[in-house]
Amino acid sequence: MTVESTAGARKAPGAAKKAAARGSTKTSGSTKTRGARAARNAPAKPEIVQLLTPEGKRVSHPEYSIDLTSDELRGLYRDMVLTRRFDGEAAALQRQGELGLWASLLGQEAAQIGSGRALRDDDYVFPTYREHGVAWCRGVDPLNLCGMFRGVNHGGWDPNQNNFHLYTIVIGSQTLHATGYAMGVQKDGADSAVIAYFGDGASSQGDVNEAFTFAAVYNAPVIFFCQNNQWAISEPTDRQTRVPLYQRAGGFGFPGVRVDGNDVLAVMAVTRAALEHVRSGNGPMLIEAFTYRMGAHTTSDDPTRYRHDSDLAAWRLKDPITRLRTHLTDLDAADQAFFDAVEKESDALAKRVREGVRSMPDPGAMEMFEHIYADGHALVDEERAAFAEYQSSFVDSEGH
Ligand SMILES: Cc1ncc(C[n+]2csc(CCOP(=O)(O)OP(=O)(O)O)c2C)c(N)n1
Ligand SMILES: [Mg+2]
Repeated sequence: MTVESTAGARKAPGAAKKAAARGSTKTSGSTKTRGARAARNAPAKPEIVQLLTPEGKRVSHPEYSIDLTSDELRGLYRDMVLTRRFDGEAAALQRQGELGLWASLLGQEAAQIGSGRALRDDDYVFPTYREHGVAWCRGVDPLNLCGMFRGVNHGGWDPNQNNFHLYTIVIGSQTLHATGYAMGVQKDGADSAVIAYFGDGASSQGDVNEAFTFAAVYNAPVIFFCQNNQWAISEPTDRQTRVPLYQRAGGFGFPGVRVDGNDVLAVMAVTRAALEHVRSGNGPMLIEAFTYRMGAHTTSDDPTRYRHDSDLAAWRLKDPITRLRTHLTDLDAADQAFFDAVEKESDALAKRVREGVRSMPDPGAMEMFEHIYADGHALVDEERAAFAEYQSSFVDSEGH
């Protein structure tokens, strides 16, 4: 939608009121002209890429296809089940006072595993705070994610170990970091890709729109992966945009595509194609994974105050894990023994996470001064010394 049409739409009621006050019924432009203008500016009907229906039936798409072995399909199922189990365990640990906060990915497993498993090791990921499934695909230990939410480490992991940047809470800012990184990759002459995850709410941030502009004009090899989970805390998507989000890309001069975010096969197919696109020097791409946040925004939120249970019930029928399980069964690619084994493995993972979190040591108070500047900084030295002195004021005469 253009600025002109938005302004026109907003002005109309006020203009009519003023005209009525003047005792005139004349308004600017005929109904026919206004109708034609509205039609010209209306967003195109949204299209969505799907390879597995909500009932788990395999369908084809004219542009996107995928051919996975039974082994690969089972792998995606395992990833989604283990991620969901870890996520549930972390949420429970928060409720037990073991974590300060948790942002659940419940319902978004296919969007994250489908895209995460499409990446190469040398690609670089810039996540928000909810990408536990992508972290899993990159090989980041779930305990590191928990350490961050427990507040016992300053960030949680070494980003360069798995090419998975630290979680970013400042909404949308990681899209700029990703774009800058992608511009660097381009200057190095490498064919690695960069992917930035963000949410529907983040799409309204200036940072995201600036990142789109920079990435477009510099032809940066970056995928903007928007998980449209329908909510930004308690704000619905229709408070963020008048057009389907993927169509925003067109205005910046690069392609956008909407994929069924609860269909792991479609997400993988679309992400693979987008990776190919950005690696080949064609500039950025926007993927909108259309999904739903089944849980609360975080453990500090109560979604019953702003959304209807009926929405949840409708989305439950589109569950990404059930969908793939049906497909695996239809193909005869997995039997009960396989599903039981994954269940058992997820129990073991939950136990490891539970025990690991409970036994995490508290960091030394002085550790907060580490890892700030690579080569140190006079101001940090000063603050460290002042804090050390303050700490020592608590030591009693016996040295405790
Ligand atoms: C710059 C900034 N503004 C506001 C916030 C507070 N905040 C945290 S999460 C959030 C909503 C984000 O929604 P969305 O981008 O859709 O991501 P989702 O949480 O749904 O995955 C807001 C406004 C913040 N962290 N950073
Ligand atoms: Mg959202």
